[in-house]
Amino acid sequence: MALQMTVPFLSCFLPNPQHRLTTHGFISQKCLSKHISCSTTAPTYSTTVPKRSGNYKPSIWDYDFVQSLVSDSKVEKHATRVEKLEEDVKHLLKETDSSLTQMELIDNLHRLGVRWLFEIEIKQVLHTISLDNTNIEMKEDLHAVSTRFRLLRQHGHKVSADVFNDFKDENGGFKTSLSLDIKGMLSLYEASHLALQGETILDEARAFTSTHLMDIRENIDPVLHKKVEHALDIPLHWRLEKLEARWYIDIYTREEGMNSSLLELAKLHFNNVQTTFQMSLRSVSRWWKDLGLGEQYSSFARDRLVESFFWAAAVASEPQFGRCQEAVTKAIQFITIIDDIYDVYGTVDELELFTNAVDRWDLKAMEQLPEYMKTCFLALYNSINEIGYEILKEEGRNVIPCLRNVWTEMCRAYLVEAKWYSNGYTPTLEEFLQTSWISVGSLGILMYVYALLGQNLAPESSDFAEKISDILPLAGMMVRFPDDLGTSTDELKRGDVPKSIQCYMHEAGVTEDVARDHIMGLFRETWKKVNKSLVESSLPHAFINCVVNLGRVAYCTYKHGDGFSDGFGDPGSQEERRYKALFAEPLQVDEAKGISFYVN
Ligand code: 0FV
Ligand code: MN
Ligand code: MN
Ligand code: MN
Ligand code: MN
Repeated sequence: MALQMTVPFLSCFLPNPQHRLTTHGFISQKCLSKHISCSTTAPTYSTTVPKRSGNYKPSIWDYDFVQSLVSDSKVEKHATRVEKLEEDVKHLLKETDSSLTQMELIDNLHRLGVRWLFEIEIKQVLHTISLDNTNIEMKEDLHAVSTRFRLLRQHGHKVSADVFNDFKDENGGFKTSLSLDIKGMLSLYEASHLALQGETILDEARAFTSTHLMDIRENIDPVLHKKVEHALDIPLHWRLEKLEARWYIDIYTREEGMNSSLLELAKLHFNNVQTTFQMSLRSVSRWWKDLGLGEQYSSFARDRLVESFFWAAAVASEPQFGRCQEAVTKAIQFITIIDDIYDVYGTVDELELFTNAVDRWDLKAMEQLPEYMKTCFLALYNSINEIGYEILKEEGRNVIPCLRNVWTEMCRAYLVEAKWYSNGYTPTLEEFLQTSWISVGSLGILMYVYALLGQNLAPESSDFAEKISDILPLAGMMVRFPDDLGTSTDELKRGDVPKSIQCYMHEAGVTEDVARDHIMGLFRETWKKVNKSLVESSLPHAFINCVVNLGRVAYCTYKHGDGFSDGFGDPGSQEERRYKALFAEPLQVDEAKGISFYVN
């Protein structure tokens, strides 16, 4: 199915806010003016409709625990040591004369979570490698060819999947002898996840390597065995860098030829990042507690501040994006409670009023809202104005129109779905996706990222709206599909609109298993389109990386072992362990610890 999404709100980037586009499925401007002109009449919402609850558990995080997160691994204390280690690693990267060893080192820098410290050097080395077509090893060794392909694509170089043709036999399939080369198979498996649409050789490579790796993994050396299992669970390209770093640091300790400077640097960097996470977490959790909305809405909405921070830090993942991470955390916590209001608690009449108030963006409109909505509206209003003020003061940019417009679009999408639910309507999959790529919230996240990092990430230019319009729906689907795979069963039990899986079951008359496979297939296709923008788009790489990270955090949140479940709304022990590892437990740098595989 070719999904063509429309992007209705991008006029917020245009100079004249009246040039607002409206799209089928959204409330028209005329309809909203009608609401506005009626503003003196009493609100029409009904107070007699019984309220539903999301039946969500309270937060698993204690406020005092979050406030107590202060690491004693002071960043300044290790600054000189970190500098020295960085120099060591830079030398290593320069002095290594084989391209393969250089690539393996770069791969380790990625997996250990320290690539940010060597961006310029990595770029230079990969550029040189991209120009070299003469290296025999790079043509004949499956591990080398695959690693080169993966790293170059990830960094935006154009490289053809034809490099894998040499590994096929005369019948057109991959040579069966390759299955003995476990390292090569594993690298090909990882490379296959950088596929673009239409690259069937990479689909074949994924099928071929998955099957064979599944068969052989029992009989290999324990560290390689662990790596294969880890990769088959979630491929590297779909993994969050920070979780991977925490896991890989344990693996790297046991790696043959491990470099102790690099290991020490990885641990110190991990601890430094943890310290900045802790500062941000303390600050946003104070903000959330002071608002009091978690408590006020505890009977029906998700109080998920730490989880929201995890998402924010995952999406805007570069270490210097701290302020952006905090603003995005607020956005996600707002998205979560407002989504719960629209999905379960509010009546359609109330939701119309809320949508109208957000569209008007003034305090008069707030007066018409039911009491429980007023605090939420004012908190949102204040939060956006506060962020807007900070950016205006510091950079002279007014990001408020952009942020309020994205909220209007999200509320309109939520309202469309609330009406579907109240009418018992099941849309077609395409119709559902037209609305639900917005209602899932990625759009909000990305617009906050754009607002916060605009100047150095995506300089305001007249064609930015055009450039960005293709990737936003992809970003929506990067979250929508895993979210539906993980949580739609519970959502429907709770009383919610049919999601992609159920829409497809209804439309195609298929079983849930078939529909799930179909949605998983669409998720893979979405990845291919996002991969294409890694190598083709004129958008800043850091912005595309946020989209990639959205897909990663969504998949890692909802995928559990062989199935899916709700790691955001209903976090369990796996999530708790993850968050503690990232936010609360510094790594021991001096002690040589025994092998302790961190399972995420
Ligand atoms: C969506 O909730 C949600 F809260 C997510 C995806 C975690 C936070 C991330 C973002 C805001 C992107 P839910 O599954 O209830 O959303 P829908 O749209 O299905 O109601
Ligand atoms: Mn929801
Ligand atoms: Mn919803
Ligand atoms: Mn959902
Ligand atoms: Mn969900």
